[in-house]
Amino acid sequence: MSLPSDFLWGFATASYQIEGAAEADGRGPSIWDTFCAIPGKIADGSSGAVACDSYNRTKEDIDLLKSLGATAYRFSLSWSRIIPLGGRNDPINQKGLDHYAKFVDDLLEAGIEPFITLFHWDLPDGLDKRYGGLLNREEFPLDFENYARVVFKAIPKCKHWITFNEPWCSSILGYNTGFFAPGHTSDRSRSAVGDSTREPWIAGHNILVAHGRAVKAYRDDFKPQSDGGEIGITLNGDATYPWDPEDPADVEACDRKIEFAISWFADPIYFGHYPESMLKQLGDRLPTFTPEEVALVKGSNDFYGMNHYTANYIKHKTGPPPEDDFLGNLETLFYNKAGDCIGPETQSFWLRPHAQGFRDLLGWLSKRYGYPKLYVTENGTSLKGENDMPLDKIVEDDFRVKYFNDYVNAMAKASSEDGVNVKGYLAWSLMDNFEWAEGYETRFGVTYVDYEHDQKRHPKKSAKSLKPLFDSLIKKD
Ligand code: PNW
Repeated sequence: MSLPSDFLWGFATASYQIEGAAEADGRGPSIWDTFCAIPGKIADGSSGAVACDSYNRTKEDIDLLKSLGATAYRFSLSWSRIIPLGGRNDPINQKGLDHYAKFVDDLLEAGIEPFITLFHWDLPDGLDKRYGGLLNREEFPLDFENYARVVFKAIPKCKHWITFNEPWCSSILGYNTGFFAPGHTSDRSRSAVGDSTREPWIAGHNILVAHGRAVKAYRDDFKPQSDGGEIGITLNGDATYPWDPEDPADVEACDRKIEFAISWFADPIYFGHYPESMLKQLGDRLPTFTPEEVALVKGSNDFYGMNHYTANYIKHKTGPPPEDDFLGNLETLFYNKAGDCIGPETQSFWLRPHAQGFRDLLGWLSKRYGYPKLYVTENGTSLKGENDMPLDKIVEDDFRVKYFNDYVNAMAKASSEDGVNVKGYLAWSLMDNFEWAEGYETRFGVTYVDYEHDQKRHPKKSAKSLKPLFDSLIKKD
């Protein structure tokens, strides 16, 4: 069991979750600043205004990465730091751009490969207000392409680009359940605006086209001079197992669940059309690709970015699904018919460790999409009750050490035994940070951040567990 000799590993973060400094150097507001200000949207009433203060601690963060032995670091750019109002005719904020260019220089100087995510959910609020943000099929892809071109030009040394992080979350959590910014939903007790039956599918479609435009821009005008630069999208999805393995309808629902989560985006990118199962259930609520859009989207991944955390048992539902269903007419469960539990509880209601699922899903994706080059761009866990423990207990995070050990070993098996072409792994997350609607109560970091004492960082046991693990698995040549 092993990983290839050129395998990169390290940690991942996202701008709104760690940077803070919300008003520094001319940054404009994002939809998350606006969303957090609405009472009741964030569990602890917090926001990313200060977070881990990473905007002001780039040296400290790079020193931390170096001390843990990381060879790669995935972070995202705050679009509204670079173009405060967001649009293609709006002014560029040079200070914001310079900040990221310098950060990349400093990472490379430290021997760490940067992986830049262009969009990790923090859309400039100006674009949401101006034309409805992700819902605007004409304007949004053009503004995204312009933003992408601005950063490709300013940061030529970065060789690994991710256009969008988890478009499923932006679309479903942002426009169906309303749990995430901008909080649209049909539930009028929670939002004055939104149509859960249509908007998520429109947002997802426009993200795909915007991704395609940015990739075309990169390939036409930047990749040729980049000495091996590459670009792709990051998709999230869970592993699935039938609630009743004897029931063909449950077995079929397992694939359908992955299709509604992952293939929604990956099928258009690899095949040029939406999955049959989604067309069947959603009909004309799923937008139709124009030939021009197909040309942009089909074939637009240099690599597949995979975010993965958990697994579920799947039970099919009978009868027609409600119009706002986004799962594919099925239930996701933690117990199967025989009473087996998928995995132990964590602090996140949706997350239960089940490492075999990682290997199985790596295999499923590889088979469906022709064994693409793949980076695991996020994988990690929260820990039940961690926030309420004393610091000396928190840093002994054996549960997280075991999670990484089990998952990384499952990935190494997929690599050496199942033909999966995985070339990198970024653990979520380098440090505890703003966990979106859950605020700061849920911690995913391998480093504890003491929000009460000047955001001081304390590496946990898991932080130091990855280097020996990867050293033992990566082939030496
Ligand atoms: C990912 N779900 O989000 C994000 O990319 C990170 O920013 C986030 O901090 C991390 O996972 C941990 O949550 C997800 O409800 C959020 O299934 C929610 C879900 C999945 C992923």
